[in-house]
Formats: sequence, C-alpha cells, structure tokens
Amino acid sequence: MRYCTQHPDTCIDHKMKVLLLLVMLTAAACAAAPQDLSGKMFTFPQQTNSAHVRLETSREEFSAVTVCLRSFTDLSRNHVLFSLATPSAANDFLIFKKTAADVIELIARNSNVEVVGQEYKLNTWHSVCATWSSQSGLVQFWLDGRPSSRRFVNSGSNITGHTIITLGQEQDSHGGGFDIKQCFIGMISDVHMWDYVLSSCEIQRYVDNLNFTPGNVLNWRALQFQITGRVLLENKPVSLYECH
Ligand SMILES: *[C@@H]1O[C@H](CO)[C@@H](O)[C@H](O)[C@H]1NC(C)=O
Ligand SMILES: [Ca+2]
Repeated sequence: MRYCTQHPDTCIDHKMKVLLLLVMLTAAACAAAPQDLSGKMFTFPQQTNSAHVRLETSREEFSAVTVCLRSFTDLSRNHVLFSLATPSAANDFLIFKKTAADVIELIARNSNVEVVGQEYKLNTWHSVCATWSSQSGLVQFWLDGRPSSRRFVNSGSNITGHTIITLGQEQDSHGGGFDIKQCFIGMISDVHMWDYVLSSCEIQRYVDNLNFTPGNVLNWRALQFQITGRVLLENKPVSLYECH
C-alpha cells in the first residue's frame, strides 16, 4: 500500500497485476484439468477423519450406476470404498466393507443390503465392482470378477442433485460428516463410474485390464479430483509376474 500512495501512476498498474494474478489463481483452482492416472494409485497412509479425495463430476442425475475400482488394505474393521452423496441422501451410492469377514454393504438411495460369502483378503489387490439400477432396484457386487447374488435394495427413484463423491472418507452428510472409524487406509486405483449397469463380460474385461469402455461419469484416464490432507498420488507397483 505504501508503494501505491507514493507512486499514483504505478498504483493502477500494481493493482491490475494483483487482480490478474487473482484471476489466474482462481481459474487454476476451479478448472482442475482432467489427469490421466494410468499406472497410478492414491495412497491413504493414515487414520484420520479428514484426508480424502473428491472426484469431480458435473452429472446430477443417475437412473443406474456401475462403479469399479481396485483397492488394497490391511483393515479388518469397517471401512468405506466409495461414497456418493447428494443433498437429499448422504448414502446415495455407497460401497462399504463391514467388520465381519467377507461382508460388504451396498447402499443405494439410503437403502442398504449386505452381500456375503466372498473372499475379501487383506493385503491383496482386489477388483471391486458394484451395480445398481433404479428400474429393477437390484444391486450386485463383483469381487475379482466373481458375482454376488442379485439383491433388491431400492427402485423407482433416481439419484438426483449435486453429486459429491469421496474416496478415503464416508460421508454422513453432503461432503462431510466423516467418521475416523470408517476411513479407508491403503491404496485405491483404476476408479471408473458408468451411468448404466455393465454386463458381466464388460466387468470381466475391467477385472482383466483388457480393452474396456472407460467410465462415462468417472474415468481414471481423465480424472478430475481434489486431494485434501495426507493422500499421495504414487506409481502403482507392477504385479510380480510383470517383473523381469
Ligand atoms: C430417471 O432418469 C431417467 C433418465 O435419466 C428418466 O428417463 C426417468 O424419467 C427418471 N425417473 C424418475 C423417476 O425421475
Ligand atoms: Ca458414517
């Protein structure tokens, strides 16, 4: 400010520069360009009630959903794998691992169902997919390409409203309400989301990492995201059989 009062001519110039810088910073903060995260993973190394990744989509209505991701953890307690909230439903679409061995809870439109009997091993990379259709109301869970029974959860209404998707923390409110006892610790990679139910063949292609149709809502190869707290974007180690 001292600079301005002493030099009225450069004052405007200085203000313009500050303004321009602010505009540029704001633009950078708002328009996080999509990134190709092929070969990368998010590492969640710590138990917190804050560290998470927000995945951005502008979509605000879904009559069906498929989410696929790969995860690695040593947690035997409750933990969240995928949390989608809208203003009207904090659990509009949720994939949640329960403490009990091999129990996965799926929630759509705030209604839940448990699927059991699949081998959710610790310290192992798993391919996890979940589907839901509002028309049938059915959900299905796929662990490493093995399907669960198809179970009814909620039909007849769509997921609508401003969509907030988080990895690492489970939303008890729209964009917040995180519980440290439900946070995810470990690594997550290859997150895709589609606005339709994938066929079993398409899911198999995802699991085998063959040429699959990338998510049309979230695409790991063109992902817009925002990291809060200690979450690292790291190279995903190749599996052992790929070592030479
Ligand atoms: C749900 O969304 C679909 C298409 O996105 C639309 O055709 C349908 O009318 C919607 N259903 C309801 C109950 O709003
Ligand atoms: Ca919770």
